[in-house]
Amino acid sequence: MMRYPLGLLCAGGLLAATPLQATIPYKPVALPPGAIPAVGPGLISPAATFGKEYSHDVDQSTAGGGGLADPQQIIAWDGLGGAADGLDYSGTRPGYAPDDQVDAAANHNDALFRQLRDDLAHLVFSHDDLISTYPAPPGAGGGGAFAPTPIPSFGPLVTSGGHVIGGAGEISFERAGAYAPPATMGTWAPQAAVNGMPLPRDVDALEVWGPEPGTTGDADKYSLQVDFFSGGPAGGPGTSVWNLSGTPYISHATIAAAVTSLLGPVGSGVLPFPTFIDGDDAINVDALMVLDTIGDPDAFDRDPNGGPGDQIIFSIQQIPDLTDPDGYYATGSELFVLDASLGPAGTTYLRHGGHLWDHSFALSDLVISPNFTDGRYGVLDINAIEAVGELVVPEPASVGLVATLAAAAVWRRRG
Ligand SMILES: [Ca+2]
Ligand SMILES: [Ca+2]
Ligand SMILES: [Ca+2]
Repeated sequence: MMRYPLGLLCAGGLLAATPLQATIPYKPVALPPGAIPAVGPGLISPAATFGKEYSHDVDQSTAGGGGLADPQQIIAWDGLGGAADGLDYSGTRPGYAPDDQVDAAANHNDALFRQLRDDLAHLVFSHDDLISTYPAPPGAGGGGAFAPTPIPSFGPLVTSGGHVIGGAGEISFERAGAYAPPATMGTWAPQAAVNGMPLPRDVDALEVWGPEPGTTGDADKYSLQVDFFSGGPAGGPGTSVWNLSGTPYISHATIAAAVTSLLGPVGSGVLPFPTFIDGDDAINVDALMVLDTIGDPDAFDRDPNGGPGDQIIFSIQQIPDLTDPDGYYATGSELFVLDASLGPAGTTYLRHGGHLWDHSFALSDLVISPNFTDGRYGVLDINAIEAVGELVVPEPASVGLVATLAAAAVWRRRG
């Protein structure tokens, strides 16, 4: 999030650079011909993962030395510290022109989506640099009022589950449950690997497995901050996921129905920043993966034959609630799976790393150590998600090879 005292910006490293800072040139990821990602117990490095893009909070450009505000600008990153401007959604929506902030991004056919859903691919994620915290754990003698608390941009950070992960400007991982003990986490991409100059304060959207160079850009689905206001004549009263083509993909009403189907009515929960919003309007998508295989890739379709439909995995922004026994309507670290064929009522929590990414897991495992919050109690808020495997392999050239590798590899169709 964006509001910080100056001293905290310095502590987070943003102003640590000299005035002569310059963006490190983007170096394309070298690949075997037709490379595709494959899963396995190992964890591929960021530098070997192709087609990487991120969004900063607030949105930034790499031009002019980097770090300048540029709403709706996506940044391609090479994993060695180099970066360059990629997609810019500004001006792409005929029905909703305002230059809001991008807070989630995905491709319509995210590679390794199925493998992540099936706990075979590793989850990579980032979390927000601003959460709502309480003076004490709610329910243990009264939590008092919530207040915004900044979270460090760089790790190592320690959470209640004993996990040691990266900061808000970094990308962390959780290994696939197929290959590792439950909830095995760590840091995947430190700040200097995401962008060496200036170091990112808050990575708030992530997309990988696009074309090289990453500046080509394939994050053709995205969300804006905040969904409820992200509408207009063509966008309706609120849009949670937009198409690069400029049309709405998933409405805010659909997302609100999906979230409340699992967490119940929002009740007294509120979105305290960037603008105070209550009720269902507070529900704001801030992390996204998409698997659109049915019909028009710009329409969230159910399968006309009764099978699984288009699907998304998403997270929402944290919603504190003073009246909730645990202090949060949503911690923001719940990960939801929505299938268009099942509709919002069929929404489930993602099962990954051998556990559900539900409210209980966030409360048990993702309370940030009070050492990082001046002694206050708070839960981290996931704000970017993606999937990686063990390595990349050449695209299979024959049907036989396709069959051999089908269980371990996936390729992304483009359309
Ligand atoms: Ca982040
Ligand atoms: Ca959003
Ligand atoms: Ca579709």
